[in-house]
Order: sequence, then C-alpha cells, then structure tokens
Amino acid sequence: MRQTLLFALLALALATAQAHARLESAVPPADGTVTYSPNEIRLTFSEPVEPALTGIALTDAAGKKVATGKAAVDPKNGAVLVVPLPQPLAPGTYKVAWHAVAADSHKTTGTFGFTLKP
Ligand SMILES: [Cu+2]
Repeated sequence: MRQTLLFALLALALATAQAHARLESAVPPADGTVTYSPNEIRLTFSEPVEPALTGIALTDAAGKKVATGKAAVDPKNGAVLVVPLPQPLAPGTYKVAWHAVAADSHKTTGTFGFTLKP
C-alpha cells in the first residue's frame, strides 16, 4: 500500500499549495484606467486572508508613498481586502504592492499598476 501513501502525500501537497492567497481581481483593475479617484482599493484573493498581515503600499509615478487608511477584510467575504483612500488621488499612474497571508500562514506578494485619467 506504499502507492496509496504516496498518492495521499501528493494530494496533501497539492491542497497545501492551492491554499496560497493569489490575487484574483482588483478595483481599480490591474493595469487598468479609471476616470474617477477611487475612495478605496479592493483586492480579491483566491483564499481568505489574515487582515492583520495583509496590506498594500501605494506609490505614485514618482515612487512617493501615498497615504492609505487601515486595511480591513470585507465582513461579507474574508478573501476581499479593502483599503480606504482618505484623500482623492491626483491624475497619474499608481503602483500597488500587495502582500497577503492566507490561513495556512503562507505569504504571497505582487504588484500591479493603474492609471487615473479623469
Ligand atoms: Cu500556502
């Protein structure tokens, strides 16, 4: 029954790998253009994320950090992180560098940009 054990281990390894929080979608959309200053940034992950260990750094085209409010998980969906933007953004290009920790404690990171062109 050695083969059964190997299959069980393989299935476990695959299940663990899939529990990483991948970014599935964002508002504003990754590499997209918006015509209004968003009042929040929403990131939808493939898995629920730990709010205390998940967040973003928002920078403008010059690489200057843009102030954001406290990131929180959407009460209706633990896989959605909501980051309020207390100040309206000036037109331009922005970069979102995100980091997320899923329930399995694995960390994932990524970046995407969006453009505000009113
Ligand atoms: Cu994981």
